[in-house]
Amino acid sequence: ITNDVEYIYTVKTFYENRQLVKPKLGRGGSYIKEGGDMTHSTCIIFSLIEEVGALATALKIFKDNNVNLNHIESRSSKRSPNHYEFIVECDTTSKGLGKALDILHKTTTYMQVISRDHMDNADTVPWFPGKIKELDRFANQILSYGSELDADHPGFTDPEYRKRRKYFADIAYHYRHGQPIPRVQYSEEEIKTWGTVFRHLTKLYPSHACREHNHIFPLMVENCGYHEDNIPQLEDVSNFLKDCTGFTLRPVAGLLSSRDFLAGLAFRVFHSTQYIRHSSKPLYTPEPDVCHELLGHAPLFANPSFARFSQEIGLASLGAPDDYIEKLATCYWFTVEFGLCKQEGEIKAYGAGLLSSFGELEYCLSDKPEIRPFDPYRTGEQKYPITEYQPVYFLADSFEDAQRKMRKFALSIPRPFTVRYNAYTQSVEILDTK
Ligand code: HBI
Ligand code: FE
Repeated sequence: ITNDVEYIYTVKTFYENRQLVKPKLGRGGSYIKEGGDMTHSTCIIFSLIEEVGALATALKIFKDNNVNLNHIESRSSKRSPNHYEFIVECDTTSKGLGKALDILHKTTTYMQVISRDHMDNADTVPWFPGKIKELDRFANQILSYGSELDADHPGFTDPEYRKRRKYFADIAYHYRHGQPIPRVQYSEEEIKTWGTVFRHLTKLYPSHACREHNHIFPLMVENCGYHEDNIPQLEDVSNFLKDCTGFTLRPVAGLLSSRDFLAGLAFRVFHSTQYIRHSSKPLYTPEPDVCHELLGHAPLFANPSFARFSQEIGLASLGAPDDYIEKLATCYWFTVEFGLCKQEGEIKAYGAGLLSSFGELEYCLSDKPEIRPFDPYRTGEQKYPITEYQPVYFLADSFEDAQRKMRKFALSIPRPFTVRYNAYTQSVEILDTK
């Protein structure tokens, strides 16, 4: 392939020739099918430094993994001089495709999956909210409503507790974007539970929590009513976060699907529970509660770098195929929930699941668990238990570094568009330029 093919096609015209139009979005949660062609091909673009044999090396990766190529084109790169760009259409039905793309991504200077046609859902994009107000649609898409407890839940046989949970679930269910979050009068028993959790955790924070958490925590004591005798109001915490980074809290009636939950982050909205765990087991909860949200999550959302990182995961998730939502949810798990980071030669915790668990916060910094570097490609594949301490944690160099890695990973998600957040209008812009 020589330079004289330079260049009839830009990526865009390449696609115009293939009649790709603006992504058609399904309605809430559903998928729309479009006619499209039925060639089941995955289109990628990658660039290589101009040197003899570079392309042959890249093509060998496809050959070694038994991936059939339907089409290939080249041009010299406008992105960087001395680089060549290749547009390659691979047969999506080739079994080795995933592995080939993994290897290719490590070999190339730039790589992006432009589109992926599936046998079953050619040219479809799952619906996602375009405006912050559209998060209201999630309110009635709850996987398990807050008052339905499993048989092994500590509050299962306590009718008072279940009534209380219903009360909180109803607040969230009726909440709409733009309203203040209703203030709640917590009972003495609830405040006592909070106090126990608060006392235990605040003992460990100076030595175990990351610098950002320790920096912000006193500000929340000062501004949001964080105190062992007081459960802060979501509304006050939300307003504080809004001042710091534009993040806001939104009450949620139960567990959301990963897709919906991650979509909130794209708008810097964090779906937060408002109830507290059962008083019989103050240091245990099988699900997120107000201690987890306010002690674990909230402080870090006040940090600009962490806020950007979290939003990056959210933006990557919009319109992504189900298998990529799974990978992003796993990355979320090993960062926002259970992340460790390097600070002044020491390892510290920044994940909310750690910062809200007295036992696991000590355990995660002991010599028992395994620690691996954060890399979305690998981290996104890691299996994990949800009811025990994690056997493996992932270590980030910094939130900035983690964000860069997430952004790079997002380019490997097959979507026929890119997204950009418009903070003025609190909406997502869809760029059709790939
Ligand atoms: N839903 N309400 C709520 N709270 C969460 O923390 C939450 C969720 N759904 C999914 C989820 N967390 C994560 O485990 C990932 O799947 C994103
Ligand atoms: Fe959480």
